[in-house]
Amino acid sequence: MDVHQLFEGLIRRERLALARAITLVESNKAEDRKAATELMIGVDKQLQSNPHQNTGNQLPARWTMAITGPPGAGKSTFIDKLGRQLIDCGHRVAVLAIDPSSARSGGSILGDKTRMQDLSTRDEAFIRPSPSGATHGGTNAATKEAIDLCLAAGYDTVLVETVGVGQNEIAVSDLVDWTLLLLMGRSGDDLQGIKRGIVEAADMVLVNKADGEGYESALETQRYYQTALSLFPPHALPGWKVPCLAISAVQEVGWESFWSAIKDLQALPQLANWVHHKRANQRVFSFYRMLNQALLEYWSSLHSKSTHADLESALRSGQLSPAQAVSESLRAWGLEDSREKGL
Ligand SMILES: Nc1nc2c(ncn2[C@@H]2O[C@H](COP(=O)(O)OP(=O)(O)OP(=O)(O)O)[C@@H](O)[C@H]2O)c(=O)[nH]1
Ligand SMILES: [Mg+2]
Repeated sequence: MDVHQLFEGLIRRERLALARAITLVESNKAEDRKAATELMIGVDKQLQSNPHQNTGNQLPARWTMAITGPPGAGKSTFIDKLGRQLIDCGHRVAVLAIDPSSARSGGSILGDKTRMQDLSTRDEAFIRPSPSGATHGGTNAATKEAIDLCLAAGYDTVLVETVGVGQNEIAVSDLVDWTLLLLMGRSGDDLQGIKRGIVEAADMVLVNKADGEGYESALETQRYYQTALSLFPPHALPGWKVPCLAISAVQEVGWESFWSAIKDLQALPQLANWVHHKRANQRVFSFYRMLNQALLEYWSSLHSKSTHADLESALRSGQLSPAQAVSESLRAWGLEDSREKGL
């Protein structure tokens, strides 16, 4: 793998280079991991030295947004329409669709591509379906890297589609500038089991399918979430009140309110500052996440598979406590377990 060549292709905005680079960062093979690290160091340097960040009351020139929501809410349909409108305004749009079902069925990747029919034919768009892999939901371990690769390849807007309701996922809102929660009208008494944490992580809530027979129930759901949101603590961006709007992705209803909310956002004097701090904190978060992963990989590389199996079975049977297992691992590395000092 010639990393230098791949990097050059990426910043020349070659689609194939971007696709190959994402495959590389998603790979678990040891030799790919090395190349991926080298590539990402170059990409980060490039993004840092060329931040293209507007100041003042505009969205930053690079904008990353997660579209989360329950299965079937219309995320892909919404992204198709939003992406097209952004392209018509001169943006280049990348879509990362993290697909929880593809790992299981291998099926719905095709579904996503067909639901983004408009966008997939545009030169200014790049659509990448990725399996969510072992993380059961929101994101995969390489999502942040994939976002940065898209930015380096000249896509100024990156949209990440995810169900965002997995249990062990890396919260997608920790990886992007902005999180949009897309819901649909209530069906019966069930409010889609949306957990409070998911709503709290949203910077904007849209209730989709406000059309035809679903119109009334979409408005009812909108009212419900408007009330719920009004009880939440204030948003971290001064002056921002999380809006909850009813929309129809298919019939293009409610889009004026959506764009007017974006305009309100752009007008907030603290926006650039807030985004700057959020990104700075995300870099620290990324470091800890990668360190965690690297340490785990190092630990795994020290022992054979059968040693892992023995250890796991000792944990399962209660013979070994998790804390004991960690202490022993640290001792095996020649590290004192700092937690023992306090005993
Ligand atoms: N009536 C109506 N149907 C919609 C709307 N948006 C999407 N749909 C339909 O809802 C179904 C699911 O849409 P998708 O865009 O695939 O939803 P999704 O949230 O991406 O679904 P997953 O990726 O499978 O979680 C499709 O049959 C769409 O045609 C809308 O605004 N109104
Ligand atoms: Mg979808």
